[in-house]
Amino acid sequence: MSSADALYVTTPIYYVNDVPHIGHAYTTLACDTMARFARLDGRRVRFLTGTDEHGQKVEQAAAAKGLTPKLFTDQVSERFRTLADRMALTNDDFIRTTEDRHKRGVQALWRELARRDQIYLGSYAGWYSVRDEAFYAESELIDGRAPTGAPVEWVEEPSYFFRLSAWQEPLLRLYEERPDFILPATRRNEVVSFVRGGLQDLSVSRTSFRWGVSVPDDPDHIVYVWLDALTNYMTAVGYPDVESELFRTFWPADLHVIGKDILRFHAVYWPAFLLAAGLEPPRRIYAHGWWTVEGQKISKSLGNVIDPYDLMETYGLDQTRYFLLREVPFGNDGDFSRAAMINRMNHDLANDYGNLVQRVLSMIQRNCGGQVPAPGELSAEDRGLLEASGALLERVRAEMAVQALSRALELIFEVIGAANRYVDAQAPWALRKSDPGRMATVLYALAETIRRLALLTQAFVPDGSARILDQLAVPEEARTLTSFAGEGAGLVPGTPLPAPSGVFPRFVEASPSMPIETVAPRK
Ligand code: ME8
Repeated sequence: MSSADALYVTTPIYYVNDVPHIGHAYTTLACDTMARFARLDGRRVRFLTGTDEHGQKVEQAAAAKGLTPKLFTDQVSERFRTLADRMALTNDDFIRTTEDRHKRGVQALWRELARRDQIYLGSYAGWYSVRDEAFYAESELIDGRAPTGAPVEWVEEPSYFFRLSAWQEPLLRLYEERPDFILPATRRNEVVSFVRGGLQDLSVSRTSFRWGVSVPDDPDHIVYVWLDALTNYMTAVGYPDVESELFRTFWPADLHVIGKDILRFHAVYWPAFLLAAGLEPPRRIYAHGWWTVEGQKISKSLGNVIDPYDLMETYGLDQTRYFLLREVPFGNDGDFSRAAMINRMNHDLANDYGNLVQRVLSMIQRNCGGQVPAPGELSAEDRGLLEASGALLERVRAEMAVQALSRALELIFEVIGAANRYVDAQAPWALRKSDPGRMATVLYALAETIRRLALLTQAFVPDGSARILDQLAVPEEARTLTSFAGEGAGLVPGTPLPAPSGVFPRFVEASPSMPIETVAPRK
């Protein structure tokens, strides 16, 4: 049983048949934010990402490039790893399914399932989609294709089967007893009705290609790539060594974050494999929504694949993080457009948050001798603002506990809005001559509010938040959420502050494209 204060959060491991795009970056950024928040909140965190390197799809992609699967996977996996570095992700580990530690774990799980009579040899005759790496029943096909639109091929070969049909009732019980096992609730309902419809035994080995983990004692068979891939979540914390410190601290995983495309594998097959092997299933599967770009499906053939490097280059890392996490409620589908991106970063980050910080810190610099001002007696308005910012931690924590990332940001930005309105209403610049004591109180309430806001935004926009905390001279050790409130928390009047500098710049188009109607027709 994993420890109570631990958080083990995972991304899907990405196929290396393709280069990383905004969809992959999204899942990983969301997990990074959850991991950062939990670390700041004093929890022991393990955040895992990695690459899924076996299977027919990858084998075919390597062949198309004229490379061996090994060389090909080494190259593409490296791109995912470099992206993780470039995005300053805080993953504690990066697993590749071609590593020995993983292959050993997959074979151990297989042996355990076989020992418990959960696997038997038969033969498979049916439809298979290489793109989805999934088997489909005839009744699921739509116009001769998989329900996902992927092409299917007829496969007939000897195969081992997992007794999935025996796990229908235990799975339904699991969903019943743990209503938050699958989030959001709409996804849970989909899974429940799928499982209620009955489960067929699942083909878990293939003989028609070689790129994968061999079945123990029967090397003609390669372990089905999903059984192989899902096991990464355990092999990365030491499985089969279930007595290891890492495994005992972090298994069962608290949270597998995935896109809705791979829900069935995670919410049906994975817990069934684990229950069948006598292991604990994860605590939660969170399936987020699907991104399109300017209203269209992301696809190489449409040429609209957004490269996360370009986004970060053009708009900045914090800005990319903020847009993706704020634009759509986590769980819903979203659309990426340049206009929406620029609007979010300019409106929320530059105008609301950045401007608040800039106004307040420059007034303090100019009018309070560059030191944290000393507050006098608090008015009802001052208390109102401080109470609103003080209440944020609990409220944000509650949203984070259910992965409501955009809702958490919304709450934070409500207080940013309230603080901007408070500045306008209190007009501290007008108090400079008439009532400097009152001005100091107002600026103190604002600076303290900004400190709390920046502590909370660290998980979402880490660079900008760190710069705000630098400008408030908050020491490194006081940047956790345990320093949010209580004894000794809060800005200390008289602390010297460095000269302020802008935090979230506005995005200005380098060469604004001319609106079509203003382009003069050619003569
Ligand atoms: O499925 N919108 O890997 P994969 C949102 N290897 N998220 C998207 C997205 C989009 N348009 N496109 C991709 C696999 N994603 C398996 C997983 S896990 C044991 C094995 C994200 O490379 C989203 O998280 O096809 C989705 O589930 C994942 O990338 C699929 O990545």
